[in-house]
Amino acid sequence: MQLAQGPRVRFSPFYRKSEAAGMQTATVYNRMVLPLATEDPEADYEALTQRVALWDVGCQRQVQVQGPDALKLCQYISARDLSQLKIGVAKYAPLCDHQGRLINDPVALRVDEDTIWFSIADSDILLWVRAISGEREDNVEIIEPDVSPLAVQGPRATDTVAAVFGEWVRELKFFHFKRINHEGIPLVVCRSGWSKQGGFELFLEDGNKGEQLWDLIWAAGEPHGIRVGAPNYAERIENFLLAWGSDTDPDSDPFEAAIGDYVDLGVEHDFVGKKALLAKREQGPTRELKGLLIDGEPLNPNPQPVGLQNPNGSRAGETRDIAHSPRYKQNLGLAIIEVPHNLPGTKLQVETPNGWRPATVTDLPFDL
Ligand code: THG
Repeated sequence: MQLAQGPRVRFSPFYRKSEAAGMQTATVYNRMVLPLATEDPEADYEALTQRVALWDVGCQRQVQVQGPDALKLCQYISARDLSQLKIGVAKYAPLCDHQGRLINDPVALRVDEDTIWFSIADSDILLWVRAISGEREDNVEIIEPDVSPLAVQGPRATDTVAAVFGEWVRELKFFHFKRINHEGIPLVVCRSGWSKQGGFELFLEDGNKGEQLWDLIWAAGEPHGIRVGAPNYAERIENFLLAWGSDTDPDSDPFEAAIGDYVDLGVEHDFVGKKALLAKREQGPTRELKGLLIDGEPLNPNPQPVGLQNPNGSRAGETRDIAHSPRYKQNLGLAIIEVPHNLPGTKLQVETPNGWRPATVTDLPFDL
């Protein structure tokens, strides 16, 4: 079967360029096509870690909250303290429901005094924020604006982006951003991105200018060996960046998902899930997202979750994403592991198409 295309599945302003440059497999994210890999995933990884890669991540949609109550509402919705959110500095901001379940893990950007974007992962936050603000009768307008991120990632990303926008981008700190207009293209240039190779996200504010922006970056990147790419399974597992919905299930909380460091429970103000999160922290987790080192031959990436058991055959949890790591030359996995099997060094077994394989539990991020 092939996945059908129709009006419900959207295409980003960079889709045609990234397909023409060689993207071959894709998934759907926020009801938009997210390209994933070319025919040569090893070359994808190499360009990202050695040179520079250009990713169509237009599916990282923005939920824009605008109006006099924007900051107040965003503070109430986020489990991270956003009271000090400054124009020009982004923050990773987990969102929870009233029971403390993690419902998304966006990046929050205050683009001007009264305007905040949540740059969301793959769940319907537009509905959620509209519902919460409707109940509160906040003075805000909430829309999904015409804003599509394009990511430039890798050790040569700075040289590439500086060649287009100027030397000032070299001074931009991690998670800092600037809103500019470049040759008639409105965009936000932010030092961020879903890899640990360094780089930028260019939040294009006019979908009609997507191919123009792509071509500018591509031309500037050519001397640096630019290649089309996408959020990379192996690299993001090696360096552990959370993929909401892949590494979490509908009941995961931020502590279980290993992003508890981004939850601020000491704040004065109330926020959605605060009470439940305080209780959860008190009780301690019953399961946790952990790393796995899996023995044997390279495993195929992006499998469906499979069972985990301890050597006497009792259930210990379930795997999430798995990839063979080019850097560590072994199979790495992420798994939701039930207490007490979650302790680093615990020996478990993973189900594979050809039988159970030994695996060892590790902390996240991996420390190999
Ligand atoms: N960029 C933007 N939007 C996004 C993502 C992104 N939306 C979907 C998804 N990714 C959201 N998830 C994450 C997960 C991790 C990070 C960003 C978004 C991230 N974390 C850094 C880290 O863990 O080192 C820094 C966190 C911090 O210090 O605040 O970058 O990638 N626009």
